[in-house]
Amino acid sequence: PDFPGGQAQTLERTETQVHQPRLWRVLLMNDDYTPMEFVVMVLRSYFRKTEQEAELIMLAVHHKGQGVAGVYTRDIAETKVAQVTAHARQEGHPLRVVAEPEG
Ligand code: TYC
Repeated sequence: PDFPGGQAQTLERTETQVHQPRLWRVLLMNDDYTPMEFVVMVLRSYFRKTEQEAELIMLAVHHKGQGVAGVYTRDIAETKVAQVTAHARQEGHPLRVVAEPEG
């Protein structure tokens, strides 16, 4: 023992590999029924876009079929998908939101 009645102490050092977490894109999909104003509201409220950014993204989705609302770690991306989908359904809109891994 190192001291009376004590246990010998072992100090161990382990090297730990750290990695950047994989990022996930949250995509908005176009449809024929969800109002443009609802999509703009979603982009502002859930994805912290300005009115101008939200309008541009919404119109890009409207014309191209889909677009990136935001990029997050997996948990945050999945939470955004669940929250926005629930909100849209509650309002009776068919808006589809999905998360996909980046890279
Ligand atoms: N196409 C819809 C309309 O004309 C608007 C819209 C935009 C819907 C983006 C969904 O992700 C979407 N009302």
